This record gives sequence, structure tokens and C-alpha cells, in this order.
Amino acid sequence: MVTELKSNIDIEVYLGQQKSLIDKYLKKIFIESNNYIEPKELWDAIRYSLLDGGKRIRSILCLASYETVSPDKTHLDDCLTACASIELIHAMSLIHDDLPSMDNDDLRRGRPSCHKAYGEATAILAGDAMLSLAFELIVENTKTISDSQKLKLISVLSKAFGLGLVPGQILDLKTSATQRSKSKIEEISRLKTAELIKASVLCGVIIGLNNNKSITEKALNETIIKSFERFGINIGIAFQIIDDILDVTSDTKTLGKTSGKDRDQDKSTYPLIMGIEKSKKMTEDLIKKAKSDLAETPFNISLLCSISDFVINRIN
Ligand code: GRG
Repeated sequence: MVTELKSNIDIEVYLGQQKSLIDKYLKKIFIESNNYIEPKELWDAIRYSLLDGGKRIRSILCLASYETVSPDKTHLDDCLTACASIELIHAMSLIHDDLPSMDNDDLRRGRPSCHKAYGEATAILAGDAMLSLAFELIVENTKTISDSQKLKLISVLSKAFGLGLVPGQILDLKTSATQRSKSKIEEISRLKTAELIKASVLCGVIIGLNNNKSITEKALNETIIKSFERFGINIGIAFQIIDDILDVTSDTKTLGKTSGKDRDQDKSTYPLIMGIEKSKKMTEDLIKKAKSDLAETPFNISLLCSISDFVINRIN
């Protein structure tokens, strides 16, 4: 059932369709259900940061990983719940990242960042609420997966946050330009970006793999999960390098966030220390590795390979 992709046009159509599916699902939960939290300003700040923006690449990877390992769509709604949870965690990390005490950015997704629109206190608290709601959604909104799968999802996402994003952000804020060796930059990229991308891939695998009756052997399951973990880390690091390249080569309008920030904040990144061409070559090597990680699994990997190519060819 893996979607056959015949050309680059197909992948763009596919990405657009999946983004609409995720946006529609988020709107269903956060607008139509009228699941209101008082005071209204808090809910408005959450909706402002979560809806109407973002490429939804982590969710797209979660859905595509599910589609890759699962023979049917039995758990698609639960997979969409995991996507909503991932988008909450990702969006709250962007709110906190933009705060004056962190990256101090006034612009996000082409609009004033959350603290500019709602004030700093509301932005911090909206982020806190979003992080807790991400886990509440998995507990309360999933209907067809087992309790053990729910726990695995919660474990994977909380590890990515507490042991990935947060230490990655601290390192990013505290490591001076002179301390940034290539290996230090890689460590920061892995923690602050690749761990959540890996977790998004794993969520799809955790939901879909139990559904695959031909893969019941525990040892095989574990080997498959390890391959997907390596895949997620490799495309995650490539994703961050492209982000750093775009910070140098693109403009604020295209990015929807302030360009040239790394140089302004004296943050060494791969493109700033090695140049654009060598950094691009690194992303190509990482995507090659990511594809060979997937090739170790018994699935049709064409969809995930096409998404990997998109990751390094993106323009925003
Ligand atoms: C809440 C205690 C606490 C800490 C939060 C702020 C933080 C820790 C982590 C930030 C990590 C961060 C912002 C990493 C950058 C990752 C990245 C490349 C973000 C941009 O992702 P895109 O391009 O964004 O997918 P869109 O807007 O498309 O969703």
C-alpha cells in the first residue's frame, strides 16, 4: 500500500495532501471540538502557534513511517493523534526558542512570534500547556492501539524532549563560536533537531508495526526499530544543516523567520565554518546513509526515500 511516487511532482502533491490532512485534524481537535481552556487568551496563544503554519514535516514522516510498516490503515486516526502530539511539542519548542532569553526572534512562520503577539508570560505558559497536552492527547484520544503502545509513544516523545531538545538548546545557547568544533555542531544538531525527527518516525513505526502480522518476532522488531532510529537521526541532522544553509542563503520572507541570525549571534554552523558546498555534500551523504538504514528493513521504502530527498531540496 506504500504510495508509488513516479516523479518530484508526485512527492510535492503527496506532501501537500498529508499537510492538509494534519492541518484538518489539528483544527478538528483545537477548533471544532471547542475544547476550550480558560482564560481565552491562553487558548488563543496555543491556536495561534499551532495552527495555520509549519511544513508539518515531522508529522508527515510519522504518517509515512506508519504507512511503510503497516499493511492497512486500521490505526490511521491514532497515528494522526500522535502527529497532533508531535506538532504540539514542536510548536511549543518554537515558542520557547523565540523568547528573549533564548534566540530572541520576533518573527515565526511569517508572523509575530508568540511572545510578540501575546506577551512573554502567556507565551511561556502556552508552551507549558502544549507540552502537557501533547501527552494527554496520546492517553485520551487514541482508540485502537494498546496501552503498551501508548506508553511507548509517551516514552519516545518525552525522551526526545527531555534528553534531546532541552539539552540541545542549552548547548546551542551556551557553546561559544570558538568551542564549536564539527563534532560539537553535530551533537547540537542531533539533540535539538534530530531527536524529535527520530521520535516522529518511531511513533509511526510503533503504531504500525504491531499491526503487521508477518513481523511478530521480537528480535526482528527490535532490529527494524534500530534501523528506523538511525534513519531518523541521519535525516534529522541533514534537516538541521539545510536549516543552517538557508539561514545564510535565503531571505526572511521566504523563511518566515529572520534570516542571517546565526552570523549575527556569532553561532558557528556547518555552512559558516565549512562553506555552503561542503555542507550540502554532507547533507547528501547523510541522506544516502539514511536510505541505506531503511534498505535494511523488509519494507517498500520508496515513500520515505522520496521524503528524504525533499528534506535536502527544500527552500524554507
Ligand atoms: C520548554 C524547557 C523548554 C525548552 C524548550 C526551545 C527548546 C527547548 C528547544 C528548541 C529546539 C529548536 C527550536 C530547534 C530548531 C529545530 C528546527 C530546525 C526548527 C524549525 O523546524 P521547521 O522548519 O519549522 O520544521 P516549521 O515552521 O515548518 O514547523
